[in-house]
Amino acid sequence: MKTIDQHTNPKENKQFYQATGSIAVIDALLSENVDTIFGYPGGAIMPIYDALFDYKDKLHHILVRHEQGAIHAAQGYARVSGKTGVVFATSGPGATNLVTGLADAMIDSTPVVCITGQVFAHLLGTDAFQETDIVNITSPVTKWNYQITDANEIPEVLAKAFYIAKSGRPGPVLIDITKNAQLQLFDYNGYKSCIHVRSYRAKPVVKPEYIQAAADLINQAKKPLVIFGQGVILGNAEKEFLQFIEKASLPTAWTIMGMSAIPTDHPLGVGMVGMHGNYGPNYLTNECDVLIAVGMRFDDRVTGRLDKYAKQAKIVHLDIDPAEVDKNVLTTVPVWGDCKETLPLLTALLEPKEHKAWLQEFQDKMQYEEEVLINKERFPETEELTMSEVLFELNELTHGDAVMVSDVGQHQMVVCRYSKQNQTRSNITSGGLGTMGFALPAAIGAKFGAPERTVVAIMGDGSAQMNLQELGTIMQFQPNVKIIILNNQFLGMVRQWQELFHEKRYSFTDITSPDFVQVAKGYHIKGQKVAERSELKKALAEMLASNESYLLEIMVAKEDNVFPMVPQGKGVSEIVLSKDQI
Ligand SMILES: Cc1ncc(C[n+]2csc(CCOP(=O)(O)OP(=O)(O)O)c2C)c(N)n1
Repeated sequence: MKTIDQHTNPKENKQFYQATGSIAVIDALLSENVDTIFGYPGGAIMPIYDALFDYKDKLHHILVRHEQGAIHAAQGYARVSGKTGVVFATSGPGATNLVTGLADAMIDSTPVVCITGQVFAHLLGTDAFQETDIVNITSPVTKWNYQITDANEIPEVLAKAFYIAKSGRPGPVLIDITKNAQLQLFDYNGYKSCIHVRSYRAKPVVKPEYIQAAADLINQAKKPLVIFGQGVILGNAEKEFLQFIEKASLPTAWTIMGMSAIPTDHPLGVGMVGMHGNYGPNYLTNECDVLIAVGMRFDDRVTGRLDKYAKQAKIVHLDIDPAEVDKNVLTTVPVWGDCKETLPLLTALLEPKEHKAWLQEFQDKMQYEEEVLINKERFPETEELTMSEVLFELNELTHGDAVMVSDVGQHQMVVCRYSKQNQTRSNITSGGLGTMGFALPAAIGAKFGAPERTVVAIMGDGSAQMNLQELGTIMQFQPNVKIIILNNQFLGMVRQWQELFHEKRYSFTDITSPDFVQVAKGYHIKGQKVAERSELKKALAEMLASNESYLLEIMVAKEDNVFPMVPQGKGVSEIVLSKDQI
């Protein structure tokens, strides 16, 4: 296989030069400033891997242990860095192993470009070895997908892929390339990045009259409440958002996906909304007079029962995706557009306000939550360790500067409720799909995306066993990832529901685990196990001080529950703080 440099150089004043499809793929990645690829080779993508061999120094390829690990790693990379994650996988099982990650990236708006190998074009439709119709399989879980059977299409299609993945509301794109197209020599006249696609409008047109109408509503509001989602982070609009909330002293709550766009201890921050969010913002959603939603999509975990959600409020919804506006909650004023553009326009029209009494209501509710719940979580009287106290100890040691990558379950809710986060892009979790097995590979990707930051993966004993093989990736590529397994010997979140809503019938939620420290040892990763309160702080400090990856297994109470909770089918103001209130 020849390399780009061995071919006639495009800069030599020639209109085109001969290249293989695979070389064109590599050139596209280099032109898009890709530095890291997460992938796994196989027969149908071998020509691309062969081309990659000559570019190992420019394109850092991380060989994961499972394609699901590749896409979650690419998601973690994208979420911390703001860049597009790139994945390589082979046809058939390689490609189908990406499906969960694609669905996850789709619902959490994560820019990822997956390149899959496909069987030779002449074999398509013959049930050839490792043939699968990945384009049809992934249609509902990709922002765009496409199959290339002729190398001539590669430059333009890949340029479109990168543009579509990153622009507007980001999402995953999958490009399937048949083996003949990878091998095909064609007249290549260089890579041109894409800035426009016919029939695709990345951003809606901003309507000044709606900005004015939104400002009027906010200016008149006595009890405004802002709820923001990941749109603020995806739009790189953290600064503009702070200026917006600070100008009119707007009480501001975040969704799980928005968390960290403002520091978690910001004076206007009133906490997290959602099923296990804070008491005040959930409860007072049903008392605000104007609800300003910024870059969030009114997910059912946030709204609870819709016919009991903010019925008294006028709704202003800022979103880049017009399909989100009026989807779940009817809007009084829609503000379509990129919030990086719309927020400053809106801020300019706001009257400075203080909203002291209204902010005090949130503080009172927070104080109540502290008294009846959080203080007990902070200083537990139980003999067994609790998940929450681990988070409080960790905050002390990280000072809120770490990237927290959580898996799915009770521990995830505890991380999002209690971790202190000072910097944006610090809360990496599977919000929309709730994919167990996300955290370990996502943390690996996050470390490659933000090498200067401390990255802590927090998993339950169930979640940890879903992609545990990625310890092999850590062993080989040595990202310095801190791994905490909060082991309650249960699939805790499901057990909690069984306890609360299924008369404690624990149907297949008790789960046994290997000795995680021994498993880590097998991968040459240091670690220790902790079960005593007296050992916790020291163990966490040792983990953080280690200059390599480290696994800490922490034995926690078996049957602890996460509260507050908006029980399923209830409205947000029916949030409960303990099991007796259900
Ligand atoms: C892939 C996948 N399968 C099943 C579930 C359903 N589920 C949600 S939380 C949970 C339990 C998670 O257990 P564990 O990782 O031990 O965390 P804990 O709740 O105990 O903190 C399960 C099974 C899921 N979210 N994802």
